[in-house]
Amino acid sequence: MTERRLLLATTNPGKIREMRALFKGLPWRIVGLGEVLPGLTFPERGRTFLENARAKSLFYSRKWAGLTLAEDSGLEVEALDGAPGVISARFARPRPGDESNNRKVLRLLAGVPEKRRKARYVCVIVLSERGRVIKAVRGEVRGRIAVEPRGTGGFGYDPLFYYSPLRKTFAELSAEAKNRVSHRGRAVRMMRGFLEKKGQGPGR
Ligand code: ITT
Repeated sequence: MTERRLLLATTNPGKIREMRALFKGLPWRIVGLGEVLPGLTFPERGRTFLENARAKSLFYSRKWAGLTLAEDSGLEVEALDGAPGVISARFARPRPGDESNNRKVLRLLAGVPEKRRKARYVCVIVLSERGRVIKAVRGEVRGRIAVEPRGTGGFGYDPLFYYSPLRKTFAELSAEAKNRVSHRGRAVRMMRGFLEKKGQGPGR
């Protein structure tokens, strides 16, 4: 029987790590872009997480014969009118990176009091096959932007994302604790249920 493989179309190592853990146990081997389509990049131009995740998923699913999952995610800060939003990965121009992106958020929020530092993470995941969307899901988690970075776990804006039910930033949580409550964890659990049913069908 041929092994079933599912393409996780992301170049972000933080996402790959979290999604591999969240999809564990499914009857597919999860492969990354580097393994099966190295060097192929997709330029994100959409105005919403859904537009980007959909376009990314369809793009890669046309180059790959099996199931393709792509996700678009980011941080929305209320006092910044939803920025950085879909440009979360590239916020601090001209040198975006986790640290410079975080510094820019802190600079823009300097002097803003705690109750006006509300933020949320959003994650949209789209599953496609051969140029056709099969399912899209969206997960969110609410928090607020801390006044200084705390913790070393996770990636991206996690040292700034304070989650009050646990009284910690996401970077202070274990990988398991973050996945239990995060936008990505919530979205993946919805997608998992669907894939589990699909996985009981005939192999490809
Ligand atoms: P791919 O497009 O290859 O998947 P990317 O990092 O460019 O990778 P996005 O355009 O979806 O992906 O950008 C997501 C950014 O949002 C990410 O780089 C972080 O800055 C931020 N982000 C999303 N989820 C996060 C999380 O769980 N923790 C911290 N930051 C997160």
